Amino acid sequence: MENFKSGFIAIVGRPNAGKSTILNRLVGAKIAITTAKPQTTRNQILGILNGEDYQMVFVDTPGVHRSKTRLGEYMNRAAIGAIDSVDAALLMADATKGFGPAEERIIAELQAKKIPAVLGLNKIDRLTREALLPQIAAFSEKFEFSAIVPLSAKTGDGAKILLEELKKFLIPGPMYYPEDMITDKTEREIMAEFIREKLLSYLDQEIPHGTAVEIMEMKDEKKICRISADIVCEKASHKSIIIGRGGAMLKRVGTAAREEAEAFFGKKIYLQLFVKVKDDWRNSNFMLRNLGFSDKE
Ligand SMILES: Nc1nc2c(ncn2[C@@H]2O[C@H](COP(=O)(O)OP(=O)(O)OP(=O)(O)O)[C@@H](O)[C@H]2O)c(=O)[nH]1
Ligand SMILES: [Mg+2]
Repeated sequence: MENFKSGFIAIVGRPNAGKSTILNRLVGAKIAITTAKPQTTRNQILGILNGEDYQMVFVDTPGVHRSKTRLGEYMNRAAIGAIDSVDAALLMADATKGFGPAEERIIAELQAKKIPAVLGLNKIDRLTREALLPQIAAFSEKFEFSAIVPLSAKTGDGAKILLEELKKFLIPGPMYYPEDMITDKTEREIMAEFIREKLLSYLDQEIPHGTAVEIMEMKDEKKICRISADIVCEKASHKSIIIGRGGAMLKRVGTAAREEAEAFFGKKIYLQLFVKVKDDWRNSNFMLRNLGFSDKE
């Protein structure tokens, strides 16, 4: 098509800033899980938005944080590394928190790679106007953003303005992905993430951060899809908490994940969950590779 434009835009920021929430809103589907806990996203996730005469490819990334495990290091690389391969970036910042070390590190990277960026000052639904203005001033001192857009990824306030600003980054180019594709994640990967979202939502503190989900079987039958998944955790004591008294916790996780998946896939689902212990898997290269956390060479 003549005048067709496209581009890759990385969504970066500290954990919990609202990166995945804005990705879902921009794409118009829940392709990335979101929770109140930091470090929800562990891997890059592509989200594709098709307009009449453009295609915008977003790269959602893990929050940039101080890592204590090999998994954490991998996540930081996935976030900072995304900046290498895009045309522009959307820096999502939590306006209730302000500027910090994560933002500083990201901005240094944007500067080094000469990547233009829009700042999304998020969560304005929790802020007064008076509190917002000094934030805008503080951020604009640190980097020459193409635009600063106060918004609420949660309510959608400001999202249209953000999209208009992001469109300015697009350049004449091809349609990189087919029109009906909204993400690069497979159904198995999306399903595993739905389960992990519920673990993060219902379990406390370090336990869910030490879990991973592996889909062992996903079989599409006429009326139903049969899925069985392993929940990997780090300790026997964690396993019993994940299962819960009389299996109550596992049931709660399973029911919520199943409902989420049925809405997404538009199909009845039969879901079976198993809990396995793998000592310190977050520091095991072998386990990380097995679970799909490996750097592409
Ligand atoms: N009040 C309010 N909450 C928001 C807004 N945007 C996101 N949140 C909440 O903030 C939390 C984190 O959102 P996510 O989208 O998972 O954040 P993230 O940046 O992807 O986090 P990581 O994947 O951990 O790096 C969730 O509980 C969201 O519901 C917003 O505009 N307003
Ligand atoms: Mg996220």
